[in-house]
Amino acid sequence: MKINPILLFCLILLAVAAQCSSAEDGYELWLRYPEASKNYTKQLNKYFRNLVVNPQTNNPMRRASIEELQRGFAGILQKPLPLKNRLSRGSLLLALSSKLEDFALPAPENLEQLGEQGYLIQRLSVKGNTITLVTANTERGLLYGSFALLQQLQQQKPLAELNIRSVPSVDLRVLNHWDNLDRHTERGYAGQSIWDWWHLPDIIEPRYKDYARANASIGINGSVLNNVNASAQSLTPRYIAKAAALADVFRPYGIKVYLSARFSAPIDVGGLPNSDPLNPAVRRWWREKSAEIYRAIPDFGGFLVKANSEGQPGPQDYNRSHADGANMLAEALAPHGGVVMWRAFVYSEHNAEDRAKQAYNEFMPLDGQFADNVLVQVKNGPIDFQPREPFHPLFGAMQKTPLMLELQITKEYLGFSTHLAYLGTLYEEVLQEDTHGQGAGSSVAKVADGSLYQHTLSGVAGVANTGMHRSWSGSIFDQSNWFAFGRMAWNVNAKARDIAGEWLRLSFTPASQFVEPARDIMLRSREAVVNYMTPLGLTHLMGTGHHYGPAPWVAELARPEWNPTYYHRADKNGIGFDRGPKGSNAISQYAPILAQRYGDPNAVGKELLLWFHHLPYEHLMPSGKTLWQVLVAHYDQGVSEVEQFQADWQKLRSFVDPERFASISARLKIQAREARWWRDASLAYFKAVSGRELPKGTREPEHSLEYYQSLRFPFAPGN
Ligand code: BDP
Repeated sequence: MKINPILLFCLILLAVAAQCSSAEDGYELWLRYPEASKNYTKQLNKYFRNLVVNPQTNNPMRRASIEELQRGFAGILQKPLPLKNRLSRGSLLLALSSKLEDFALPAPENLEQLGEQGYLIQRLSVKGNTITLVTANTERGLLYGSFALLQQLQQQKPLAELNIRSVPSVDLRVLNHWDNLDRHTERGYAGQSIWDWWHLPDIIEPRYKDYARANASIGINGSVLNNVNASAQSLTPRYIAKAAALADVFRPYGIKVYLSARFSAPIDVGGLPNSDPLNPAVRRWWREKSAEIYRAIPDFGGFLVKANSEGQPGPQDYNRSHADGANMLAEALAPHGGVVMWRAFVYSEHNAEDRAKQAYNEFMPLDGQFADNVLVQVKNGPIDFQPREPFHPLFGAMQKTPLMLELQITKEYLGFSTHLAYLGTLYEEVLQEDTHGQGAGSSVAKVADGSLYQHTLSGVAGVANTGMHRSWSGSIFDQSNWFAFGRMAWNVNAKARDIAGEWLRLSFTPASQFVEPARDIMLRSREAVVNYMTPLGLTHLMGTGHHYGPAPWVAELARPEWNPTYYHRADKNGIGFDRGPKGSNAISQYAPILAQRYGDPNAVGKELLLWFHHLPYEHLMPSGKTLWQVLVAHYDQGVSEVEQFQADWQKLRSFVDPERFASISARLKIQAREARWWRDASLAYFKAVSGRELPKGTREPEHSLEYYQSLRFPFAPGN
């Protein structure tokens, strides 16, 4: 059969096009390196003609930097850069600061300020040749600088002005994976765990390296591999070998491996009769276990511990304190340079005290008792990663202990991976909150970076949202939360707005006709979720166990603080949790100036009104409307925002590949439906419990309260 060559050519073109378009499934994250526009390519060709690497070394981190640069240029410029030994016009020089004199380069100022992790990117003129310099004091700095340069080029930033000096504000920038050894991820909405524990250490999936690249590109330098609700199996030789294999993959990307340690491991896998932290045999077991881990993983980071919290074992089982427990592990890790990240997420059903107060009460008296290599890891708010909470009162109050801020990237309480909710704004809100710990200007950011009380250890942790879904995060927009976490851990004063713009340019296109409206959606998205789920400071109204959907009516669970009714306290007369002096007095855990503000319903602001106050529905709001009217209006506002996002997104079709456009559109459709569900079910309930009618002109809930109460979701993910 004769084939028409033109037809054949067209067929090949079609096949290639099909392949290209199906490639956009989100797997590449913000590291897509698409070909630059014609104009920009012209400039790039002038500015980047070759790559000079000084010295040529076999260092694995250096190899990773070069490989990434070449991968980037192969995409953006459609060709890797030729490697040269000597500088010439258009050289890209990647060199340690100590080697700059080999090129007779004037040393840029204040290089020592780059420290161990910072980098500098500069345009320089050398003997009439203009070159681009990426320099740092360490290989790690060069790696971060290489990624940063590529991010500039991907965003098509003006080249002539290239001048970036960046140093992280926090030392430990760590992902917490709540991943179990059977690959179920607690609160994971992106499929199975990315760690194939069963086949490790023999099978090394390509995903492991891509994971490391993604993290290094945003400065994340640590990964806790297993769930805080830990299995002691992770500490057995078999599993240590598996963790070591992952550590080997991550090392060239500057990522240390950590493990969650189950406090009862000496009993569970060590054959000891107890795990009392003051028992010498137990202490010896942990010392030997640590030494064993360091033999397999010489740069092991340390342990993360959830103790005496939600049924986990801990030192209090032996009437010892959290400090006793943490210090025992600290002693075992200290000779190897490891740290303990001891979580303050504790509350007890046997304690009648307001749950929001319990962690503070438990940990404040221990301030000053923790060993030097212990950080106490504190969630951003006093309850549990809700759409909105006030900042945790331990921030600013606990002075002698470095506090590690724990944020949640996975959206356990903000619509799983289906709802579009950009968390950059939540992170920024928390970090910029003023604790008044040392008077005005004592932001949570200053606690996190250690500067408020001059701690040398500092850290930020993020509960990861990764899984086997091709997009890693279960949806394209959820990738932005991983990205924002990395950016804010690197710079605790970064702006959510800037980060959103950067993520959009890297993940889609630098075109401002796309970036501006898409960013607008992102910046409004978290508030929309707050409004249709838990407006005005309401909290924890989600379905039992799985946390999917509304269930404000649940009142019979064994533990009082697991019931939504515990939090909203709505009845015929009013709604909200009184945390003032006549109530739980949780406000007393904040600095006096804040206690005063939070304690006054007219000063606290509507965002946290019902968090701190129980008020009659007739309470007059500053607008002159009643609390009831405003509550209903916020639910409506949340729903209409999401409908607006849907409409706005449709206008952006021409900027986005069909696959990602469709996948985002489909999720927005679900979100709009679920926002209406949240609003309708919540209002049906609050109507019934208050005996009130909805304000005139307000849409009635679509179904009866009984209908919403009858819904069951036995297979909701992440539970
Ligand atoms: C809650 C989660 C639970 C976690 C716990 C924790 O529902 O799955 O184990 O936090 O942080 O948000 O330990």
